Amino acid sequence: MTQYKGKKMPKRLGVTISRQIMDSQRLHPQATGDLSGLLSELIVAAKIISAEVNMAGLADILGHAGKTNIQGEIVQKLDEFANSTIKRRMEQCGYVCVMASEEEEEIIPVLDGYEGKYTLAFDPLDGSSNIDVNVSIGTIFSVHRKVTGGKRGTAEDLLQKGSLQVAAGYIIYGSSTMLVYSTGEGVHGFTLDPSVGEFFLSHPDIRIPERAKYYSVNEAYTNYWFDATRRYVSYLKEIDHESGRPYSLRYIGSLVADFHRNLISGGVFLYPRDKKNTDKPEGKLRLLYEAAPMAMLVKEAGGLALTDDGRDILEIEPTHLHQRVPLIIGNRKDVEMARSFFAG
Ligand code: AHM
Ligand code: MG
Repeated sequence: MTQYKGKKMPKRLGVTISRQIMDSQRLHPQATGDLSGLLSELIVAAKIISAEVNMAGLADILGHAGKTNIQGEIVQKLDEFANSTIKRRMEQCGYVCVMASEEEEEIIPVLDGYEGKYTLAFDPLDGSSNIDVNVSIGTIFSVHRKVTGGKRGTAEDLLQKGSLQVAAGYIIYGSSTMLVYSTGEGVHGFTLDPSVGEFFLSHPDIRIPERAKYYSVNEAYTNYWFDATRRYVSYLKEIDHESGRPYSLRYIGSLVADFHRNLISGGVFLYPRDKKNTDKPEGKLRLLYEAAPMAMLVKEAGGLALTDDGRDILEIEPTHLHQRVPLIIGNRKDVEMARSFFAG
């Protein structure tokens, strides 16, 4: 038996994601099954997006991309496809009352009569600039409980801090498609077996290695960095035989892929503020769709996520949907260490 926060969960071979979700629901006798339902709908969306992503390289060969398809519809770009797939799937599933997508300016209502008790914030296809070159990309999601009265969900329901998430996760479309998620009982990874169309438990109870191997940052921006960032990255590159430093640099430019590698192999990722984008004083990444869900996962895996001024990402109260936030995320020791560099 595996222990999650003192509760016992059976560990079996060939566990499907649906089985895992149901097992986890059983640990909460008061559960209505709505969260399980929500996750199941998301999984279907993930499979549809995964199939489309895998076909992306063939689109030109088959004469589809950017052209009119046989039904006379314009074939969508992949990020738009991912966005509408999740929207359509969730707006009438009955488990969600309102959504927000990185691709859309405003909140996304659900269909009348289908209002559920959860909210969903998602980045439908993160790292989409990598699509054309076959680099791993991903979908990120974050779920909160509705907090306002009435049936309709509002922006207020979405603007909740990360520590109140009831579930978070991502799907990585890479050499294989994986879904990694947490409902607050550890972090679990599932790999899609395309031959049967099912996600199987491949990485139960993931713990981020305490000792890092990698650091991930866009080092081309060095000249735009503030001094603290420079000093912190120099620290990561220092030779230290006890810690195994210098770490190796790995940067894909696709948060899901960079985060996934560091979660499994050990590492720290940072996207700090810099002087490059004066229109983005808080860095590039979004609190609701990127930083907060990854912060929940890393915390559940034993790591930590802070801003570059030492605030806990999970404790930030969002003020607007597309809020950006500087992010340092990874193994606890190196992220804690960042505090001393960014404090002064
Ligand atoms: P996107 O949401 O527009 O795809 O941008 C987010 C992506 C992240 O996946 C990645 O970490 C970052 O942008 C890379 O940015 P940069 O090219 O500035 O290093
Ligand atoms: Mg994104």
